[in-house]
Parts: sequence; structure tokens; C-alpha cells
Amino acid sequence: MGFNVISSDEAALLIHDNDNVGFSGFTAAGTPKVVPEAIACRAEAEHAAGRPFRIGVFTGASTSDHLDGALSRAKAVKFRTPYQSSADSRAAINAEEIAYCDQHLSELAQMLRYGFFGQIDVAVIEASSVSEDGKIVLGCGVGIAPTVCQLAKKIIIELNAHNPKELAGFHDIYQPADPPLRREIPIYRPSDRIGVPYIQVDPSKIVGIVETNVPDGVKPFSPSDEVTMSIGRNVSDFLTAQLKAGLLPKEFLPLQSGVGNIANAVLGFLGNNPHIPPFQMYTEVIQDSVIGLLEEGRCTFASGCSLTVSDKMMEEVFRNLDFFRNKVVLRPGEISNNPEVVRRMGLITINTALEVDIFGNVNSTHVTGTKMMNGIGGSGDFTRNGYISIFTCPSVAKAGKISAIVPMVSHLDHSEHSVNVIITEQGVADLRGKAPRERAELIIENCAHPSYRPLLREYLALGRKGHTPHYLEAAFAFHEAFLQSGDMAQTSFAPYR
Ligand code: 0RQ
Repeated sequence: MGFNVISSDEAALLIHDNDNVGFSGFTAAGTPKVVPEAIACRAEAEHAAGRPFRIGVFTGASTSDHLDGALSRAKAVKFRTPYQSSADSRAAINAEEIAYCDQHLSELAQMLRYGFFGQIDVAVIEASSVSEDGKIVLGCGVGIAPTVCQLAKKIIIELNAHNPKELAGFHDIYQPADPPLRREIPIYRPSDRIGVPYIQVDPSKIVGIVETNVPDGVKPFSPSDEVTMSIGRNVSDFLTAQLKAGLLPKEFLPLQSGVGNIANAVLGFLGNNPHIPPFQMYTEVIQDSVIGLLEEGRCTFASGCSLTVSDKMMEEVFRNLDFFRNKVVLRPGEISNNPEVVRRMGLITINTALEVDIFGNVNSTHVTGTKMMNGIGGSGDFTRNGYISIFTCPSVAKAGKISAIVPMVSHLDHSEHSVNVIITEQGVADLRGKAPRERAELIIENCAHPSYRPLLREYLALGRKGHTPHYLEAAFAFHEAFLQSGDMAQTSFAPYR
């Protein structure tokens, strides 16, 4: 190979204080592993020598501890976008040590091309292979890799031998032209391929290849508990009823589901539901449960931005790459999450809320309005444009001391105008075509935990006459009670009566 093979420490020396660095990957899948850790060590050494060293970090979505964890602990991150889910990164963001821009995932690549975030100095890309003429075959996640490869002055490749060469053919790399020249994204079915299976770069930009052999390290799911199972069952029953009522086409519609245990349980129930025909997925993260559904033929095709499956499941996929090659496609985030495609294909979207207010507004990101949890991720890309947009969450958190259903959300990510259906373990509130007071009654009676229903009914009764019957002085009484006593159940509306 004509490229310079260098160590991760040598790669880290190619990155300078204040650089904007774009990384491949989406979740832990396809995220570089050894170069970010070497950058973290370099930052620590620079700080010990009394010199500044902090970079801007741009990724497709969340990463792994190799990246967000290591760089945050080393205090090496100045700016971060668009999404993270690392405890160390979260702590630094909430301590205001990292400036975090919580961004719709589908929009970041185009915003980088438009120049809204400044110059990308270096791209660090995990690859399965790279050819002399600059064709890069990625690992298991794509994210913003095509765009940062195009924009960066220098490209560092982490060539990960753990990825089999046969991953070639799984990716569909396509970048839309920018306005005013953009045409429609020509995807009409989840299985449509519109690009090429590699990223083409100018080989002279590749300044070094770092050889590795490290798995993505995705953790397996914890077994579903009763609450998660009930949410999964409620989603599945709701969609079956929609089919029976003729409100969904009889062949069903492509599904998007968020990440995590709830999404896993939902997919499990849909897979086992004989009333739901075999379906396709057009989603961002293809997780363990989807692999099982593909094998069983319950899911016939999965389009995503990453194969985020546990190491054990990944071995299964790697053993059967020929089976999966015709059933899976990995796309850049701006295509897997593209609002135009989501609207055209009519996706059933299922995402997770932290809290929901009685009028149907959703907070997916902030605890008590101030502390960032992870970020909006792709939930907004899908919710605003889906055929039916569903939000799920347990009705209470922290052993019942927090109600997920509140009078007014303490932060707004998805407004009542975009949210169609709320589903908790208690039941379903179908908000379509309902006025605010009707929505409130449905959410309180069907979704709130029984122990919080009297308080929520009391708030609604307090509300002033108007289209949306809020009582602003008391709108955050649940949150204030939690901040003061650690328990939302201590809320009292007596002062407002
Ligand atoms: O706390 O971790 O201390 O136990 O929040 O909650 O119920 O385990 O659910 O892991 O799915 O996370 C919204 C954060 C939910 C996530 C969110 C506490 C709760 C627990 C986690 P512990 P659960 P999850 C996909 C698309 C972004 C939007 C999206 C998320 C912890 O799903 O980031 O869907 N979504 N993006 O106890 C305070 C409340 C709470 C609360 C729960 N109201 N107040 N704490 N918790 N409700 C992502 C991508 O784009 C890749």
C-alpha cells in the first residue's frame, strides 16, 4: 500500500489545538477507537505541559467510550455536536465545560457543507478497506463520514481488521447536491440503492493509516422488565388496531424505531404479532432485535445508518454476510434520516420521551429543563415527517418520584403539532384530530400513572378558560416539588386554588 502506516500516537500529533475534527461512525458502530484515545492522551500531555489543547468534535450521532468518554475525561473537547450519550461527556456538558449544540442528525452534514460550523480540519475515519486510488469502505456505521472526508484537509484512516472485507457492498454512499441545485432523494422503497458502496476521496489527503483490530463493543440489551414489555405490547396492539380499522395500508408501512430497551421490546412484539405482515425498516440504528427479525423473515429489509449490534450478534452477522448483504443497507445519516424520504414513504416512527405534557408536547432531552441527557438525535427528523409518529416512555421514573406526564414540559423538543400518539405501560393516547383539552383528558386517563392522575386532573381543572387551558403560575409545580423534595408526588396546587 502506498499510504503511510503510522501509530495512533503519530496520528494524534497531526491534530492541533482548536482543530475541528470529524469522525466516522454512528453510535459505537464504525466509530474510530484508537486515534481518539491517542488524542485524549496527547491532550493530557499538553495540559500537563501548561499548553491548551481542545478540539471541536463532529460525529454522526453518539459514539463509544473510546471517543466521547476518553476525550471528555481528558478535557480535550471544546465543542460537541450533534448527539452524545456518554456519562463523562454529559457531566462536562452540564458543567458547561463543553459547548454542546444539540442538532437534528439529518441536518449536520449539510450544515457542515454550508459552512455553518466553520472548517473541518481533520477527518478520522474507521475503514474496512482503502484502495490506492482513495476508495474507502467503511465499518458498521456511516454517520457524516462522506461529508467530513469531502471537507477535511487531512484524512486519518483507522483500518480495522476486525471488520471483514466482505462488508464491502453493505454501504450506499450518496451526498445530495446543495441548494439551489438539489434534486429529490431518489429513494422510494427502503431497499433502493442510489449511490456507491465506498467513499471516494483524493488519496493525497490521506495522511496516515493506523492499523487496528478492535470490535465496536456494543453492549447487549438487559432483559425486558414488565414495564418495557407492556409498552411493547401496547404499541403492537395499537398498530394492529390501526390496520384493522383501515388506517394503515394492509401491506403495512416501513418502521423507524429509536434505540434502547423499549425499542427492542416493541420490535419483539411486532415480530411475534401474527396480525402484522412482514415489514421493512427505514431507521437510523439497526439493533440486535432487527437481526433476529431479518433471520425469521418477519422483517424483509432494513435500511439504516449503522449496524449497532452486540459483539456476539455481530459474529453471527459476519458469519452470514451473504444472507444479510441483500437485506441490509447502511446509508449516511442525512439519507437514513432524510425528512423528504420519511414523508414520502410514510414511516411509522417510534421514539422515546423523557417527559410529555398533558397537551402532547414532548421533551426528549432535558431533565428538569436544565440538565442535558443525550440529545434530540434523529427523533425530530422522523417525528415531524412520519405517517404516524409515536412517542413511548414509562409513565414514571426514579421509582415513581418523577411523573413522565407533567402539566407543561420543562423543555420542548417535539411540539403538539408533530406528536400523534403517546404510549406508556398504562395505555395509548391517540392525539390525532383532538383539541388540547381532549388531548389532556386522553393523556391523563390513558397514559399517566394512576398515582399522578388526581394531581394532573386538578391542574387541568385549575386552567384558565382558553384554547389551551394552562394555569401558568402552577405549570411547573411538579418540577418545583421534585427540586425541593425529590418527589413530584409532593406537588400541591392549594396555593393556586
Ligand atoms: O435514568 O439511567 O439513571 O436509570 O432517564 O431512561 O427509561 O432507561 O430509557 O435509555 O431509552 O432513555 C429519552 C434519554 C430515554 C433516550 C431517553 C431517566 C431514567 C433513566 C434513561 P438512569 P430509560 P432510555 C435515537 C433517537 C433521544 C431521542 C431519541 C434518548 C434514564 O431514549 O436519548 O429517541 N432519546 N432519539 O430514570 C428525569 C424524567 C425521566 C428521567 C426517564 N422525566 N426525568 N429522569 N429518566 N424519564 C437515538 C439516535 O439518534 C442514535
